[in-house]
Amino acid sequence: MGVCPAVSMFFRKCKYMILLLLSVSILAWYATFSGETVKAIQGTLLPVQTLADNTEVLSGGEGNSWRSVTQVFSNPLPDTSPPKQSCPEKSPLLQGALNLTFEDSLTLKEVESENSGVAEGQYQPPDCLAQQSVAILIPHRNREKHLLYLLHHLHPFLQRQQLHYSIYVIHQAGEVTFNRAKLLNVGYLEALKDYDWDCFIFHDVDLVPENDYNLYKCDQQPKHLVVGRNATGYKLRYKGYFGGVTAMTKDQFHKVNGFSNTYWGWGGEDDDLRIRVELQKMEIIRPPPLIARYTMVFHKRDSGNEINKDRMRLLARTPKVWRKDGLNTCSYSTLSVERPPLYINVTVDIGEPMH
Ligand code: UD2
Ligand code: MN
Repeated sequence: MGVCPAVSMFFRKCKYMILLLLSVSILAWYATFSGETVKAIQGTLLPVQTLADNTEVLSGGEGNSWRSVTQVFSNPLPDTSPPKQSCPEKSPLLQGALNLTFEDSLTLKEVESENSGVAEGQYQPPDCLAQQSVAILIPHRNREKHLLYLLHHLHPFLQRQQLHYSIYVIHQAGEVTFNRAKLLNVGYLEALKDYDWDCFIFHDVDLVPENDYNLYKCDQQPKHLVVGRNATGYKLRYKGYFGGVTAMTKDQFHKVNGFSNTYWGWGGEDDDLRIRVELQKMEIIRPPPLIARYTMVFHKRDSGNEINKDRMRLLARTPKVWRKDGLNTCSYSTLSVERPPLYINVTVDIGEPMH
């Protein structure tokens, strides 16, 4: 055996090693002489960092260029759309005092086509995250025309305030005496089955807000939104008046055990809620009188909602009984929950007064 066979043996055994060494040197050569390519990559990366630091650009339409640049490097990306920004503290869409109309010829179809962004009574601002999620609760029976006027004005009003909201109409079934307060308790309990709302607005069907600076948002304290109405010369009816339209957070309302269930017929239930609020050492706040103005659509006293002669006696016992009369004792049976385009219609049997 000579030297030659030994060398050829060496090459055969080490051919893989040699191949590897060759590839490494090609890569090293490439890395040294392709400086231009590296610079080009860095050039594309740079705008990504700049954009990420500049939230204004990211939130605007320019966000797309940020997306297309990153897609070059990581493919495929899941959802790369930039997260929605919070809606501003003050909506840019507000108009102030409004010119309200109450056309006799108005139809539900018209109101529906004016509010195509609303689905099953619910709306979200399209381009920002609402500051609060608000359930509007409207007690109702036999006031279809008032409901139509209210929907007509309230939907655009709430949309200009950039709120995430749903409108619930709580409809009392049957002919027995009306009970506004109990219907509102039902509305609160039923709405919470759909979504964990931050804020609840308890809203008469016949009151239309005149100024969209009157924000349908909740505050640190319970808020009374009706300082004045057309019918009463836009004056507060009396100190402590808490009727018409009020706003309470989920926790504030829970803390007072909601409304009393025992006020059948007209009157007293709003004063009862004020007593509950005061017992919890909360303080009722109101927007400025020039803003908290409403038009009440004219109506007579409804049949089935006669004046409640027992209301003074009931009010006197509120401090003693509020813990055992309210959300925790509100028994009812839901007959139906319908979801037409503009509101959620909860029809409910709330029983009748005990004699
Ligand atoms: C006042 C209060 C109201 C309530 C009531 C006494 C204002 C602006 N409003 O309203 O909040 O405290 O006195 O209970 O001060 N409803 C029906 N169908 C009926 C009866 C009543 O849908 O058959 C509903 C409807 O939402 C109406 C609300 O209950 O707006 C209050 O009843 P009202 O309008 O007859 O009482 P009003 O205007 O004196
Ligand atoms: Mn009324």
